[in-house]
Amino acid sequence: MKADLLITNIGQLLTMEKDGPVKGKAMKDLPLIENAALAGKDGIVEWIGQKEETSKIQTEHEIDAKGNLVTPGLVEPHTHLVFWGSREQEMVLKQQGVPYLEILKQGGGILSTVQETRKASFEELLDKALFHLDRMAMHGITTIEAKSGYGLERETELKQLCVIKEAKEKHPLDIVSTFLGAHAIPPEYKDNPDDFLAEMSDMFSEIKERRLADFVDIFTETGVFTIDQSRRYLQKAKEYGFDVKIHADEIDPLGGTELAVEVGAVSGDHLAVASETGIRKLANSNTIGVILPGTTFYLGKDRYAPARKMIDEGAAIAISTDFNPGSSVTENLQLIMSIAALKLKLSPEEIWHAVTINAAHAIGRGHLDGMIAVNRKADIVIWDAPNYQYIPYHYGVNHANTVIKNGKVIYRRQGVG
Ligand code: IZC
Ligand code: ZN
Repeated sequence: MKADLLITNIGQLLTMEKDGPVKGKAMKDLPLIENAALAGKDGIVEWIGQKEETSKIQTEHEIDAKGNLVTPGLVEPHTHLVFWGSREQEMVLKQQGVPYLEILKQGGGILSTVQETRKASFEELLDKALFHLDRMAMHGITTIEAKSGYGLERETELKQLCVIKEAKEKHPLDIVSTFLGAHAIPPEYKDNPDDFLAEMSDMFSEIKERRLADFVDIFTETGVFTIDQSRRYLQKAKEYGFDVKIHADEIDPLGGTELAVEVGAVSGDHLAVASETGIRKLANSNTIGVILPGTTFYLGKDRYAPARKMIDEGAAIAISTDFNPGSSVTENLQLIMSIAALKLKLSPEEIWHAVTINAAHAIGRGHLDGMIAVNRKADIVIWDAPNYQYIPYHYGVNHANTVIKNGKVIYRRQGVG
């Protein structure tokens, strides 16, 4: 067999090859092959076997995994990738105990990023997005979801969505696009949020026709959008053929988790303060809980999402960085895997489901991403780690050694000097 990719001497190969999304107790069963090897051609995995069997493979592109861990490329299911500026000045306010929603109410937070993003050019936003995408790729991520939401007006929301579309063309990572025009109430609509939502939903048909987004999302939160407003807005989005997502129960428990299930959202995201009823409904639904524990950490809160309970009751869970300039400023999903272990009390087996197969399903790409299998895309990471438990354990640094996207090496760790 001729191959243009051969990875030999794999200590542990996590294939994640199983039907998904993976719910509840099934998140403990990790499909793993010891002492493995794999081969691919033209970007597709063609053979998976034991490391002793590679003599039948002819190739000039052999990579020795040196007995280390090999997994599918990580899937990052929730980012606010496209924005201008930064909000380091808010750190002092946070230290003084000013809550995130109070900063927003005073015109800061999301709204300060909106001001900057409105002023930025398409090229500036694109360059910055590509920079953050590179950093994600260097950390082992091969597919991401990216949201708009820092325009809150037609022109800038379209500018952001077009940046995402252009980034898809220019960057090796796969990107799923989400329209988050309903991310905050802009000052010009302070007293009539329904009119603002009408302006945003008036964009649905154009966004659909121009294929600028796969999902529609809304921030359901105190001082932002109510449950009723969110329900109406998302139902309208579904009428235009969009799948939907919700920023639900991030800070105040409004019943966003229940709403995510009610409207059949592909994912309910955050769920930090989900109610008992919400957890039960989520567990009995096809909605995936996308948990963002880095945000809880970064906002300095103690109450982490009840992800342990969600899985114990039978829900499917994914985890994400929530990469954004305000509430979670990191591209490093490996760090979030550590926080998930320490604060959400998830096991390493559950965590690997949450960053591969379940994350892929949470962005409608379960048929494409999140597993290593014959006839699937070769999106693969070789780690500087002896086993899968090691990544959440050794925290805060980058363990990615080699990142392969569509069969091509896009990142290789360089030594010093
Ligand atoms: O810019 O603060 N929660 N949206 C909802 C965010 C956090 C992003 C931000
Ligand atoms: Zn978010």
